[in-house]
Amino acid sequence: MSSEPYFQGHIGRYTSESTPWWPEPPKPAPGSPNVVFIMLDDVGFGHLGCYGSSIDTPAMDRLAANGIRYRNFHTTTICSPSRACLLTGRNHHSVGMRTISNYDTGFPSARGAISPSAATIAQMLQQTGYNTAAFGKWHLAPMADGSAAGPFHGWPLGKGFERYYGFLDALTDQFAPELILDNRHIPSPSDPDYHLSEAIVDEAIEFVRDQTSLSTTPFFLYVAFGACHSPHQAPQEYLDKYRGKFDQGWDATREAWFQRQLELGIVPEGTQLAPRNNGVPAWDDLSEDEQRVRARLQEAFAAMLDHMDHQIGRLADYLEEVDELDNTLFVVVSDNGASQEGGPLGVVNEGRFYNQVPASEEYNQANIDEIGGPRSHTNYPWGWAQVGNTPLKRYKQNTHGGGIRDPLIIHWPDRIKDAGAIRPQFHHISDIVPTVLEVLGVEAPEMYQGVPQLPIHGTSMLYTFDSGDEPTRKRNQHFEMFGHRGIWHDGWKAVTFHAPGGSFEDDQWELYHLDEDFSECNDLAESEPEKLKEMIEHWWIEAAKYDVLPLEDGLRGARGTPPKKGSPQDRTSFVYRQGMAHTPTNAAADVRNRDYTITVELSRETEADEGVLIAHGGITGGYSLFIKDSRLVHEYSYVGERYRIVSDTDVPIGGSVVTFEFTKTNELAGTAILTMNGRQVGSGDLPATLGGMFAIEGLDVGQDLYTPVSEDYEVPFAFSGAIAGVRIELGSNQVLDREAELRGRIIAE
Ligand SMILES: [Ca+2]
Repeated sequence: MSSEPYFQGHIGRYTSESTPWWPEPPKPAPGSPNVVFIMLDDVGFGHLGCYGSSIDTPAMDRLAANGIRYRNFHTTTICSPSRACLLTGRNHHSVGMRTISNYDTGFPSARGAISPSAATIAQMLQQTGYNTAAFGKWHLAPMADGSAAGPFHGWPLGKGFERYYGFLDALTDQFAPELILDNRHIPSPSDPDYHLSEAIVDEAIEFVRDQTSLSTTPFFLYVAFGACHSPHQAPQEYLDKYRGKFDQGWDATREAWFQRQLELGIVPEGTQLAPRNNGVPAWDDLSEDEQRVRARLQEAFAAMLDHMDHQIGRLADYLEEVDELDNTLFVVVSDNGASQEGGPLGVVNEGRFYNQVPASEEYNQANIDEIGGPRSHTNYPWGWAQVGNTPLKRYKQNTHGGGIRDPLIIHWPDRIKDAGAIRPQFHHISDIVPTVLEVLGVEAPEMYQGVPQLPIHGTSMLYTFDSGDEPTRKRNQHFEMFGHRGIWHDGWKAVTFHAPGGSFEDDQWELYHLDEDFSECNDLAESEPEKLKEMIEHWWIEAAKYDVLPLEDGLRGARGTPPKKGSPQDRTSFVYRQGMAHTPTNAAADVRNRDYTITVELSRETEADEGVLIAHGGITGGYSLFIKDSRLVHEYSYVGERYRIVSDTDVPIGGSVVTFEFTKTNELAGTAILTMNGRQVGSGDLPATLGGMFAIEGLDVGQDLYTPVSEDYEVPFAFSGAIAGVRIELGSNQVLDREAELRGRIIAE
């Protein structure tokens, strides 16, 4: 059998009796545009200037002015699911992304990975001859697969992207991100002016430069910013620019943005401003100190958004410079509404939130000057999140408007002539892929790499490029997250908020005529009971059709979920080597709430040999075992509260074996000893340890990358001696309240 069964020449005994033949490489249809997706993170419906905000977003406003923008565009309520819809054109439960890629609850709807039965748009376009690249946030591979040992099929290069620079998980530090280049973990650059948003666009521009210089085929470029997810971090000049700009508070700001939305027509005439969400106090009821810290938290968000917008402008300018902008289908979208994950007070160290340690007013006040800078991981409070979702109710995670109605800008001057128009048609993030396919005249494959493919669920929006008058071609769209549910059908929407841990039967459904009631202010559940019943039944039908069942409360679904089989967290014994790649938390030795021992075999040639032996985490929390001034030090940072144990003798010159032994004495608490060559050299209590998602940053051996666990050193503080191995033995007495862990992640996501 030939390696080319499709060979169309002729093969005889000699070339003189044979006819050669060359296959045609796949080629997009003449005139096919480049395709660029820009994914914003946690940017709400009202956050962009062209959607009513007072935050400067001139680059995106310009794209909107020369393109079209949508006021009835919807997403899922959180990160990974929206990304899965955007890249596959299918509904998120159907492709395995019920919630975020950190969790697999044991059902096909929740593997935390995009199913092979749903090829991505990158894979589809690659087959038609497009070159592809992704830069920025991924969050679509199971994080247990995130170590340098893979497996890699869920990483960007395994999903149709030929180049990648970015980060795999959520909420990485923007000044010192946990970077991936293609399939490798790499350290953050040491450039003191580094910011991830800039680096992502530098990479994207480099890709465009290479493509336009070296290739004649169009390209597909996916740029997913870490901005404006927490941590809200921006260069100082941007922080300075917004100083004092929100002193008027969230109520006045929301009112002003709403008025501007009415003037712009981005919300229909007659729209009401939703009341303040539960738990949001009136701004005037806050003390001056409380207002001060909260205003700063919003300034950090605004600075980060403005700074990201500038980067989008650089990319658009570069496309213009190389004469590709007009022939690029340029799509700007956010993944969900503004985030409630800063809680009612806002957080300056978000590690507290992910470990169910309440934010404290004193902590926030004491650290006010760090907000937005490299020594903070902040998120704004609910009051500001609702401003971002003006004029809507609730937030990210919820299926009310504030969670799922989002900005969408489409810019393509060669095709779209209605510059600056606002489109009213209802659409969903799964509709982008079918739009691209229709634009390019490409059919989604029925088989991909031997796997039968799910049909595309979305509805093409191409007709909206020409017409704002044609009614939407969308028929239905269901929503579900952590038990919150919603369904849109023919201009109506039924929606319910699910209290975590509560019975689904107790959930109260609301009914809105969305076409007349943009902000879901007039609940018709009581006056239209038949309509509501019909909509709820409709939800169950769609839920069954699109793999939403079994309906899972996010918390109950995760209870008892075991570590992924064969994954690093399925092990209790590790030997890590010096020079090993950085390992994300979900793929590192899991020391939470159990006995454990760390044994390091090392050697020092001189007194000067010092540095980190092993460290897991960064400024928001974690542990580090290091040698400094010849002493062995173990520091445990419980969301910034530090427990230190220092040896009473020097680590000897020459070879030695040192250990850190933790004995659990109570839930999430214990005592620890340090030993050196079998002799105890220090001891202490760890009265509180991390039991939630542990550290945001992962684990390093022989150094502490990205941000430091301890304030005693600057990263990476690499050990200058030799480490033969770091052995970690984990006890069998781990009790994990995975419910609490997921609660942390739910809040995180
Ligand atoms: Ca670190």
